[in-house]
Formats: sequence, C-alpha cells, structure tokens
Amino acid sequence: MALNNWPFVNNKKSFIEKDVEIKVIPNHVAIIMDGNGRWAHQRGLPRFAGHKQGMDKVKEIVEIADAYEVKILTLYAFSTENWKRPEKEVNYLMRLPHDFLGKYLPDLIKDNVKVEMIGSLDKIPAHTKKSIHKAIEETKDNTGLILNIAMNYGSRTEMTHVMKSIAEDVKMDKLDPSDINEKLIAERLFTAHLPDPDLLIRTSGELRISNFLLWQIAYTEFWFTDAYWPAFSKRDFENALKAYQSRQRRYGALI
Ligand code: V07
Repeated sequence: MALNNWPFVNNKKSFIEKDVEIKVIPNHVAIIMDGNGRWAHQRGLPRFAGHKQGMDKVKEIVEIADAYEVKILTLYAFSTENWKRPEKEVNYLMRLPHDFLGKYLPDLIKDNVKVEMIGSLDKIPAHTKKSIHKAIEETKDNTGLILNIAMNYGSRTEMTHVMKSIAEDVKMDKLDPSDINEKLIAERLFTAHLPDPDLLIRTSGELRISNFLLWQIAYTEFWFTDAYWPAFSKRDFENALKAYQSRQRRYGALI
C-alpha cells in the first residue's frame, strides 16, 4: 500500500502496551529460559516442540523488554552442559538460531535491536555460526536493545579462559601479578563491554544458577517463577520488574 498505511505509521513498539508503570527499570536483564521440555511433555508433545515454542517466546520477550526500555537482554540459549543431551536434540537446538533469525531478523533490524553473542565458538556447527555472524553483522550499527545470546556458554569455562590469558601475559612479562585486579579480570570476560546484569530471571521452578554469569551476578537481584519458558507471560515479566523496583526502593530507604 502507498505511504505505508499513512497516517497509521507502523511503529511496532506502539503495539506492546505497558500494563504497569515502572519507574526503576533494570538496564540489563538476564534470563535462564528453562522448562521447554517439561512444557512439551505436559502436553504430550515431543521435546523439540517445547524448544520451538520457546524460540517464539524469545521474540515476544524481546519486544516486551524493549517496550519497557530494558537496554540489554542476555538469554541462556545453550550451555556447555547441553552437549550431553541426546544427539538428535543437540542437532535440533543448533538449528534454532537459523530458524529464529530466518523468521525474525527483519523485525529485529526494523526495531533497531543489536544482536550479540557470548560463549565459545568452538564446537558450534558452521551453519549455526554463519547465521549468528550474519545477524551480528547486519545489526552491528543498531543502537536499540542489545539481544545478547549465550551460546555454548559456561561461566567456569569463561573464567578458565580469563585465567589462562592472564597467566600467558604474566609469563610473557606483559603483566605483573600485582596488576591483577577485579577490573582486569572483568575486562577479559565475554561480557567485558557490558554492565553486569541488574536482574536475573529463571523460569520453571529451578532455584539454581547452573554456571551462568557467575562473576557478573555478584550484586544481581534474582527472580524465580514456576512458569515454564514457553508459558512465560508478559504478566510474569512485569512481575519480575515490579519485584526489582520494590527491592531497589527498600535499599533506597536503607532498611
Ligand atoms: C533456543 C529457544 C529458547 C529456549 C531455550 C532453548 C531453545 C532463540 C535462539 C537464538 C539463537 C541465536 C540468535 C538468536 C536467537 C536460540 C538456541 C536455542 C540454541 F542470534 N531461541 N533459541 N538458540 N531455544
């Protein structure tokens, strides 16, 4: 249609209604998207159906987080432990970045979302890497929400990598042990360019951190829900934001 349906400018953000007024928004929200398999099992569906539904949920939550002006969303998509799953499931999971980006990259570009990745690239199949690199490249100049995908990520692997790199520099006389401090360590993590998460959400009733961002969550607020990731709702996300805000208020009052 001519003029893109003028005067109804298709500003996608306006389609997401903010249902609650939240004054203290966490800049950086990290999510452990758990319970996809259980969600599927509960419905008599195969596990992959849960992963697929979880993939569409990622897009929905990106839009909602963006509407609330969250600046960085870090999502645990695939952990270093996930390689132990059956080969068929791992293969399916490795197709999801391509499926997700094939379906949603044009929207992400339009919405000014910047795709980034943390994790180790070794072991990730070439076709998966290619899709992700393309998305990173095509969104690198975007200035809106950072969608930071943790792929083949494990915090202990990350810290081991940092320690090795520091040890190498000490051995080569580029660093003295007295130079090693928290700032130097943080600058060598995959998240070096990002502030630490303000809020960590885990779905599906598990109350563990499971090797996610261990260094980075030293001061992060945690929020847990029983909802399985594919069933995680806008209301759930808003409840997490409300809990975050009320905790910040309490700290403000110093009691
Ligand atoms: C994955 C869906 C969400 C629930 C958790 C496991 C399954 C989106 C992505 C993705 C990856 C790269 C990218 C953008 C999106 C994804 C994996 C699994 C491996 F640039 N969902 N999703 N990647 N699941």
